[in-house]
Amino acid sequence: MEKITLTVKGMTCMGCVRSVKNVLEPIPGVAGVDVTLENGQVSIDFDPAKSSVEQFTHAINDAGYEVAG
Ligand SMILES: [Cu+2]
Repeated sequence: MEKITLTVKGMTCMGCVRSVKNVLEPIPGVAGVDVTLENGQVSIDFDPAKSSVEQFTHAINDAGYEVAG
């Protein structure tokens, strides 16, 4: 299991937090998603054999938010 923390721009409320979680949690290999709204940090526990950071970035972008790093 690996953990990565992405900085996501555009999240302004708990609804945004839920949206981001909702697109990440169904991705195969994702074991946990933790979002801190204040600083836009999205921490993802995942199995690197099943999913990749590119997938997470795409999913977040598709949901309407911007991954800054
Ligand atoms: Cu919102």
